[in-house]
Amino acid sequence: MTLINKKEFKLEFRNQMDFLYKQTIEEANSEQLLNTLVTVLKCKIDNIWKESRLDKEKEVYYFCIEFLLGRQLESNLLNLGVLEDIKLILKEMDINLEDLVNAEVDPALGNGGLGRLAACFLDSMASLSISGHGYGIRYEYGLFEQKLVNGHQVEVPDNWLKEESYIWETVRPNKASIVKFGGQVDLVEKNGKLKAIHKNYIPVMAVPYDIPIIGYKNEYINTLRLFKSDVPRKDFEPILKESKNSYGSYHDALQYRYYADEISQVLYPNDSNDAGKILRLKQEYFLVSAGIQDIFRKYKKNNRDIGKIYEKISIHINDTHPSLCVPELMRLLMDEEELGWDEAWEITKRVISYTNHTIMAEAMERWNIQMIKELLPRIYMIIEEINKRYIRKLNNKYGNDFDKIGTMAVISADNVNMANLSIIGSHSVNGVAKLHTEILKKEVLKNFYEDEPFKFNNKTNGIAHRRWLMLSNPRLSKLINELIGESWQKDTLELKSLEKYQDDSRVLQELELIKQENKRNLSKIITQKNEININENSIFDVQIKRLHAYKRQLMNALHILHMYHELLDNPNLNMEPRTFIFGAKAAPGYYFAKCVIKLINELAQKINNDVRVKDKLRVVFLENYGVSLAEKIIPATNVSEQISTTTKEASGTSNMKFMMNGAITIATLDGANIEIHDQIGDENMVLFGLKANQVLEYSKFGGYSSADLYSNNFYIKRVVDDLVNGFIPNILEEGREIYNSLITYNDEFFVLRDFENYIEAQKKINDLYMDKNHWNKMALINIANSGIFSSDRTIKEYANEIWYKR
Ligand code: H2P
Repeated sequence: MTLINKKEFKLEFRNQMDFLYKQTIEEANSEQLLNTLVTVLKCKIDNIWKESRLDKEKEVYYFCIEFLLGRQLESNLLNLGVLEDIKLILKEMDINLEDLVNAEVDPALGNGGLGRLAACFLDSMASLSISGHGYGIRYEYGLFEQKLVNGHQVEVPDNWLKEESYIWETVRPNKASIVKFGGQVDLVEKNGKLKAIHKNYIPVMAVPYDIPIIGYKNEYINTLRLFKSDVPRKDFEPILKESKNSYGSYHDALQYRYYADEISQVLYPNDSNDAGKILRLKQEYFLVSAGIQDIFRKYKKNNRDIGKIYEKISIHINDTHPSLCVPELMRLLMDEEELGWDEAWEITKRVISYTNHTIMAEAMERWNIQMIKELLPRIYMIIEEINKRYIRKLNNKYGNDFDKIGTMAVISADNVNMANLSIIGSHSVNGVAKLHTEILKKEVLKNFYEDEPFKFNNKTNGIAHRRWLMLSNPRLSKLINELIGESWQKDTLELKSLEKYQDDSRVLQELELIKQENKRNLSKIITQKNEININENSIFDVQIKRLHAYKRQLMNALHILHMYHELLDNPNLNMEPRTFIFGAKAAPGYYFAKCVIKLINELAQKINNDVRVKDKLRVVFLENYGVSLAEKIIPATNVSEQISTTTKEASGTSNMKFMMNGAITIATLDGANIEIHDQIGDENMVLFGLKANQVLEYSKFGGYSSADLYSNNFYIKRVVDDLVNGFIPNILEEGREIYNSLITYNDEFFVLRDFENYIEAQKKINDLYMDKNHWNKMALINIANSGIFSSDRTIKEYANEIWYKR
């Protein structure tokens, strides 16, 4: 790409710096240098971006409530193919690119795997020259910033837009649209047809902010369009004829402003009360309505026949948050485009597809009908009609099987079931790993699967190898280039040819050195953040993910406690030194998860201050886990903890990132761990724990008693008692809460049931690590077989089997 001409670039950089800050480069700080660089780059890519906007192909619109992008500078330079050039040119100007990279904000517009997956998918769509764009919300405040105070999680607002704007975004005020809330709907007859007239609604303006999503060395740029809510501008007045128009008083005007602003204020408002619930519902409709109106506007610019929209547009509902796409698309087709119900319904199903990301009941959204009726009266009418027609169809097919029909209905027990709405209104429903999809088909969505088996398919998740290997582990990436050439960067399946080096001791040695250097870098970060020295030669054993009972950080913590006891009992225990590293945020209202954070931190305090185990055991909890931190942790990891209760983790994606960076996985046969196992077999990972069928049987037929296990097993009793006997200081309440969950409430996530097996698996890890050469060989085999987990593979499958199918 001839994007960068050195002389020109330097001149542009200086001019831009002068224009923006009236300063010289020498006087500027890192933020100013960064902003200048990004402004120069944005000018340079503008033409390609415009080009990619003129779409001839079918376009995919990926709706998601979260996008966890990570920092963009390095990734964009890599994808533009100018990373090394820019590094050198900046160096000549006495600027260190790394300082600029670190000065960039890491927008936390997501929670965990869901949002990060969406970001990886955007990267892959652009890199595969697929016209696919993201639609999301431009939250003023992202997920909270986590502080640890005396071992407790404290949430601080994430004020990521300190500077008012985000360096990569471009605001597009002339593309704004109006989203309508509240009011009443009258059905009036017009030309023999009923027409819906929405009156007295509260109009909110959705203003798009565009972020370029740059493909890898293919001169292709897609868009992530995030909407910010605002009060409508004057020029919308003509179309606001029917809106509530009494904002005359100062007080009213202020309230109205608050009403509008609040919508894009914060990611996941606390929904433990009605006000919070209504706000979330508002956010969901805001995203959906702004997005689909935008799609219609663009489509109608180049196409006349709205009845053929399915030929040019695919709308993807990522998890249930954007489920209102179904009735909103119906609304626009019927109320604005004047199509009849049947035609609109056929189009809707052809356009929309849906991904389910979890079987956890708490994440299956249900909205109270009264709430929807009041906030979205027209949408509610449409949902009611969808439900009525669907129930009629089910009655014809299944007679009066009310149990079955009840589980499939869109409206039941005063709630709208968003997953059901998404399934009924789309042509494709997919899970995110093989086991997850099977559980959807055979258990959770069984009735739907039996009714319309052709809709269901699996799309195992993937990760953007550009960010998670090429950028975050440049030395490993370079070694791979030297060994097998560079073509793996475009086709990761080629990594397989690394296998020929599995017995090459020089290569294995090199692999170990790279890991060692990455560990050294991470150690520095840990020392800086946690004021603790780490043994760089210890095994780095890592669990980084959202804190949740099913992910079982607790089991990891109990095992550390077990190891600690073993070491105290036998100071000469033959074990490799280990450093356990955690990173996790707990949802603010999730008390149990917060108790586990406190437990891990207190355990860390106790162990790290005990000189008796100083050389053998260390525990680190890294504050405010997010994408940037993950990029430093993953390349430095020896052991990847993927220890969820089998059946509960839909896929997992950190498991793939670790594998690609040569960590060895200790895992239950859950989610995508199964597919990792399919690639590398028992010899190259360590499995333990209940199998899916055992967990499902326990859940259905009972038969598990954690109290019995506790009474009869010395090791289990020892660690569980420690939660409440003062052995670990300062966890009086938290220890009791955890103890109760394990014993009084019979250990819902089978922590104790899997515990002994986990201890054995951990011993095996220890023994394997003692043979360094063998360990390195396993690491190499992991890397060589990780190619299938590139999100490029996943996106090709979505494109071929879901989006481009009509
Ligand atoms: C969720 C699932 C993961 C899955 C991810 C992406 C909701 O992410 O639980 O198993 O890999 O979506 O499909 P998370 O738990 O990290 O928030």
